[in-house]
Amino acid sequence: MFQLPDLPYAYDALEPYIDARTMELHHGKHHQTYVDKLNAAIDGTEYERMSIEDLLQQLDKLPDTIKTVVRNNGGGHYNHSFFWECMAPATKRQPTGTLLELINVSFGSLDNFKEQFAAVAVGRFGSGWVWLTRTGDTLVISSSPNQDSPIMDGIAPVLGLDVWEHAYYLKYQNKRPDYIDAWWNVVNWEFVARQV
Ligand code: MN3
Repeated sequence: MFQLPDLPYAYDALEPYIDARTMELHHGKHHQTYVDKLNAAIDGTEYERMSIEDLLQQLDKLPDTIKTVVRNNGGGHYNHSFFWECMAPATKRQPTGTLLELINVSFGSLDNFKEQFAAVAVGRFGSGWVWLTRTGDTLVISSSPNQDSPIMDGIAPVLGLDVWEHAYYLKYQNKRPDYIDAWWNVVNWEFVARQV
């Protein structure tokens, strides 16, 4: 059975970019609900002993009765667990080393990368996620609807951004671009560097 992971920082640690109340609801209520619904769906089945990564890569094999519930809530659990690690208290750090080289090769510059990533994030209609993944020596930006995730195709993400309104509405209302601008300040580039 799955458990809500502790945040690696306090609810107010990402202020003023991501507010404490949003973090409290997002982690304590939204993420908890994904975990609870996922556990309810797989309770007593052979799937309750699988890792979340294995489970999400075998969605096609799941019985129809739980496939959609596992896709949405298992995806939600995996994506949010990853998302919390992608953030850290603002330190003004920037990507370095191999990560920076890959960004430069793939997008020309860090600024170009941020611009393209933000454009995909703004362009994601409705609820979903924006991803950075690695293919060979290239980094690729993509987006997914709802709680779908690159891990469902066997690809571990390098960076992810939640663009569901519950991630930003309290502080930014409908201004998704402002949320994305602010979010760059709390990206944990050291964690991201370990994913490439
Ligand atoms: Mn969310």
